[in-house]
Amino acid sequence: MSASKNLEYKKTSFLNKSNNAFIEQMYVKFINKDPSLPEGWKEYFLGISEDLDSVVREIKGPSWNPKKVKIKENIEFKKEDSTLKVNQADVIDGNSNSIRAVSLIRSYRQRGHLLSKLDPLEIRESEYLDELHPENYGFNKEDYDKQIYLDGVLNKEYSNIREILSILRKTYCGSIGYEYMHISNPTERKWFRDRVEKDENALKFTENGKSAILNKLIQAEGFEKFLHTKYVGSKRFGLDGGESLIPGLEQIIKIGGQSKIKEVKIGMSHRGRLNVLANVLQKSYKRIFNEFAGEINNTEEDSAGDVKYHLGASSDREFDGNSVHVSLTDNPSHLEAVNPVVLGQTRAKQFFHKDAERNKVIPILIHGDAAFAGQGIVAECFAMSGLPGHNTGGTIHIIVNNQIGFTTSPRFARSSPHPSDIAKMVDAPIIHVNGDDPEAVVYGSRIATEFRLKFNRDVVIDLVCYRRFGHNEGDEPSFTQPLMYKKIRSHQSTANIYGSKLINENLISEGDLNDQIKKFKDLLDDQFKTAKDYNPKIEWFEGAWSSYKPKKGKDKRGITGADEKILKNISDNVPLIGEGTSKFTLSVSSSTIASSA
Ligand SMILES: Cc1ncc(C[n+]2csc(CCOP(=O)(O)OP(=O)(O)O)c2C)c(N)n1
Ligand SMILES: [Mg+2]
Repeated sequence: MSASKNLEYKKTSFLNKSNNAFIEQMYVKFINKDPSLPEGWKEYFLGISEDLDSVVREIKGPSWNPKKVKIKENIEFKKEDSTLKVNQADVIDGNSNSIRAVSLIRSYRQRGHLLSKLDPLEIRESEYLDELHPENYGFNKEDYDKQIYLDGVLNKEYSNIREILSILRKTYCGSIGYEYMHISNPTERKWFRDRVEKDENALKFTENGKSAILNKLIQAEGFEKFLHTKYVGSKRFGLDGGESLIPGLEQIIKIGGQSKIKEVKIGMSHRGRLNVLANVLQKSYKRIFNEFAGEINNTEEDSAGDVKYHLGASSDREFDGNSVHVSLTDNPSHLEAVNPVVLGQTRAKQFFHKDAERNKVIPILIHGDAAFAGQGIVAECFAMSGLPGHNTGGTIHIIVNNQIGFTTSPRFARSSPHPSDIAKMVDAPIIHVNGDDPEAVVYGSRIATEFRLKFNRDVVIDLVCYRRFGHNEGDEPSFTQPLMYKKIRSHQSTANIYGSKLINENLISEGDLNDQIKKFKDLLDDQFKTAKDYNPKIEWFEGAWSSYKPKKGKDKRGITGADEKILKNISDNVPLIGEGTSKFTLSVSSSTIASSA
């Protein structure tokens, strides 16, 4: 390369780098005399005026390059302004401020969730993170009001550090913490970024929306409180402390309904199951009370005979004229084991709905924080989620993150900051949200549903909450977590916190709030009174299954029982230890049992 070529390359080599598009935009503004072009850039182009032709050549690329931007060949600035003195230091300063500000913004997108206010109990401490402080990028307090060119980053042409910080903290460090920068698909990542950063997408609720949220919280809390007083010490694995799950689920079904989904298939464990059955699937309160009283008639041929917090149900829900069939799969005690069952059911339902797009039936899996982080089956289901033979078009996962697993605190149960990290193995976006901010929970649920429906991939809502009572209601949690439970005892319920918020906003009065709470309690009292006489019938062959119901007397039942004498013999002999040996002795062989069955 000749010396003159070297010089030309030195002055224009930056055009070949990844910032080419940005410089191109600057240059187009320069030749079009756009007043929004920062002084520094104008001076820069003037400063290399004798090389403007080579700049144009670089931008235009080779003759076969399909250029979209039109560049004027006739550069009148050359002579006109070439005498202007360029302050190179200012130019560099302006450019590096832009680059450093963009680096700061990027750090918030990546790590802002670590500073977000997710814990309703405010026990969890956030560490000081250098990379989220402007000083780390060379901005001192006196630089905070200096204008910085952002070229549309953060939806701003220009801004300053004070404003940038305020936007970033509001977006990324409030009641919601987002993790999406690990997504490798640029279209999905950009969609997510715009969804959370654009003003027009900000969290805003109408009066109706707010009162619907309050109503659901009153139902969720009122139901648990009622069971707590009527069935003292009885196991129910209450949702107390995580009531926001209910308005969150409602939002998913509502947004799904608007997008014309037909079915939602839910799988979940013990925590909050009765509440979901009652307040989302609309299983009658009367029936739940009846089951609580242990009055399922197990002698009936049709009865299920399982514990009440394992039972499933289904119903048709109507939102804004859209009907959505919602069903909850029965589950075993083995945590997370229901997940592949729900995914298989979803896939089968999609087949019967001819749902090639996988947007008519969507699965929701609700997990405990300890189980989600600890059970290998979670990773297995994620690993299968993208396979052609198993894909369900993405699951919406909700972690009811009450920050405890039985008696184990998170720091003794997992090795990562959030219980959701395993979901990063499939690039799933993760929305962490403070359960005491129900509007944020509903907003996060809306974003999650939109993402699932748009990109057909898994998404996670990490609902950070607490557990007001023990693992089950017979346990005393302050033996193992004394500090946490001291806080919980004096902590207002979510419905109370939200009710007070709406009173402060003058949307309701204190009287209205108390009326609503009382009305719901009266309804439960009424249902409770008649629950004893309720005769439940398990509906095995309803709806789509009705054609499979065998006619009376036509059911094909074989003899499956074993001889009573043999069973008694086994039972008598099982605890005995044979003479002079440590082995059990049984006077029946397994073949005897098989032949009798
Ligand atoms: C596979 C499996 N392991 C262990 C248990 C016993 N167990 C029942 S609940 C529970 C704690 C679960 O904690 P978490 O997932 O955080 O749910 P939470 O009860 O806090 O809602 C454990 C260990 C189980 N039921 N299944
Ligand atoms: Mg838990």
